[in-house]
Amino acid sequence: MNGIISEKIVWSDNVKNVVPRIAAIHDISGFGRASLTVIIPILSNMGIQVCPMPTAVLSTHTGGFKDFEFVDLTEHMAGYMNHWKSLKLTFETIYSGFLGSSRQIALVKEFFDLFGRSEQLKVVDPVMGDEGRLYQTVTDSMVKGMRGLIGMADLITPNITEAAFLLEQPVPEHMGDEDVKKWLKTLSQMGPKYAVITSVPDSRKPKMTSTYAFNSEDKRFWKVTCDYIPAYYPGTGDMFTSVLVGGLMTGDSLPLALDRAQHFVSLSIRATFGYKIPHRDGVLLERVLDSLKAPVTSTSYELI
Ligand code: PXL
Repeated sequence: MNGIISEKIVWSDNVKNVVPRIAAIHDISGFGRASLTVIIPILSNMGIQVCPMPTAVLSTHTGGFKDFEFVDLTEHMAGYMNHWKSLKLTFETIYSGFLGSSRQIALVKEFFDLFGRSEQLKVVDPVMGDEGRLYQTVTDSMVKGMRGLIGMADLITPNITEAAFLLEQPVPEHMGDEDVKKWLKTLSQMGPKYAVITSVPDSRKPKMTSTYAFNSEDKRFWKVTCDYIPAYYPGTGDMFTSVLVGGLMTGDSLPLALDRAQHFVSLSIRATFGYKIPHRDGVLLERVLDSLKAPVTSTSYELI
């Protein structure tokens, strides 16, 4: 055939995609560098094919903007995933994040059932809030539903606020290692093999913030600590989880991926903080994206 080797492609559940593929179930917010507008460039840059299934279209993210346009895509999600199923698409990873309604939580569960297979990483970032508060569109029933959804995941990545809501605990001002370890264990008992908690203010080092991970298979806890920068930028949680997942999909160990993700977020905040740009515009991702291509030359993770 015109010099092109013709090979019959046999599709089966065991097909490994030539370029690793991820289904990304998140909203797309047109302005503010959050959700799919940061997830797609980060994962693409790390050599992963991102297939977005948008949960909602917003004019901006909800952190710091009012009167945003919000188009809920719940009604379209079943048709969207059924079309993908009819094409026999397979995904090495499924990654869900911001969800626009309670019903979408059930639809993500359906997605896991429809496309779930062995050797797959199912990631739930229970995007619900930050800085001690829930986001404007997140209701109590969504928090309840999220407790069920994390039971289907292999990896979850709540920040400290989201972890507190998942565990029905007050949001602490700071935490020590032993308390974080207890929370991680309880979260992993809810289902996921790997539990991560981000943005934990350290009780002994007030100018530092830490991210922790627990692997319930080998019972090891990991911690990466960074300087605390007194500024909150929406979207950094999505960036963190994207780099973590990209690292795991391309061969990083859990602590190395954790280290890579934490330092990338820290770098992007530092690249932004010196400018007087409104925080709600997000971090200057475009300025630091290429650093993801660089090999890791130092790490700071600790086994705790
Ligand atoms: O980055 C998390 C996120 C995702 N999607 C929307 C958001 C936020 C955080 O504010 O508002 C719509």
